[in-house]
Amino acid sequence: MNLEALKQTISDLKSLSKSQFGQSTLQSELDDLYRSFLGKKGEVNLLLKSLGSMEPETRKEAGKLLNILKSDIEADYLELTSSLTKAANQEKLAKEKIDISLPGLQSKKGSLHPVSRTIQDICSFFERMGFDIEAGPEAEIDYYNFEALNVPKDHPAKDMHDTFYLNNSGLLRTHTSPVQIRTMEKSEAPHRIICPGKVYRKDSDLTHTPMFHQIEGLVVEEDASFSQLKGLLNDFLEDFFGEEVELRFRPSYFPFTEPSAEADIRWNKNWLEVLGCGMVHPNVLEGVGVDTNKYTGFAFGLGVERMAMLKYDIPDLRAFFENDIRFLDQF
Ligand code: 2U9
Repeated sequence: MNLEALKQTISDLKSLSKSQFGQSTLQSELDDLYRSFLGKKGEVNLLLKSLGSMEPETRKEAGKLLNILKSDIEADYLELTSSLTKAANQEKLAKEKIDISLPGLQSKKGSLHPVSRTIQDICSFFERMGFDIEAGPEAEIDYYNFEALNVPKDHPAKDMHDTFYLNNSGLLRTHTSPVQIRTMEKSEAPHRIICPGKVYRKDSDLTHTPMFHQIEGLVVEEDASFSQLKGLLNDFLEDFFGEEVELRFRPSYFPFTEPSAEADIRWNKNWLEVLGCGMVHPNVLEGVGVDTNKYTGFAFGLGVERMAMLKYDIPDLRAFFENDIRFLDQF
């Protein structure tokens, strides 16, 4: 091929590629065209191969022209590729446009479980009264749950029917009292502590669940007295219910307190039992090395679910354990 003929071929190829590139609307079409012009077996490469048979004079010029053609086609390809990508992106963006005037999706907010809230309320009162909050293990041994609390070896609470026993001499605590024993063992009197936590009893009916929450308080001081106990509980109950309460003590019996009492409040003309209490039995104090010539103690215990039911007027204990969002939402 002579130079003139080559120039013609180049010019034809140039307009052919321009028109073919111009007509393609898909990236795959552009890629196919690119290969047909600039690929290994493409038109331009075939022409480059034919250079060998040309006169040396014209070969140089022809090579230059072919390289210009090559970069022209390449530039067209790149330009069209980029505008196709742009158009595709714009189309995608238009489809994905967010309508900010639509109402948002609302997810349900969590709130404190009424049992947690009641524990917080009660502990907050006793913290203001100078009590420290203490916690301890839920899996206990007989000594801390019964023996150190002056519970006789044959007491019915120790029965297999009342207490959950674990594999080797372990048990699930039936009250939070072991926490007070452990606290008195590890630190010196005086003590003012409040112990919230889960406790376990083999009990399951409309008004009992095998796990429930308790809060127990203990004061060991030089002149802790029964009247101080009654005054403190009166203040606590008024803080908790947010109104004046009428409080009555009834004699009762617990192995770990002497004297013992159950406290009732007047509730719509009826007397309603809310907690138990008493002066800590000297056997209990001596067992943990408290000098009973110097110190006396009082203690009290209450069931959290029961207190929450009274305060929030919840009729059914089971509501606490069902995790129904419609129930929980109300607190
Ligand atoms: C120590 C000494 C004494 C804790 C006490 C009660 C009375 C009591 C019940 C209330 C309802 C348990 O949840 S309930 O079933 N508790 O009546 N608890 S005195 O006395 C103690 C605790 C620890 C060292």
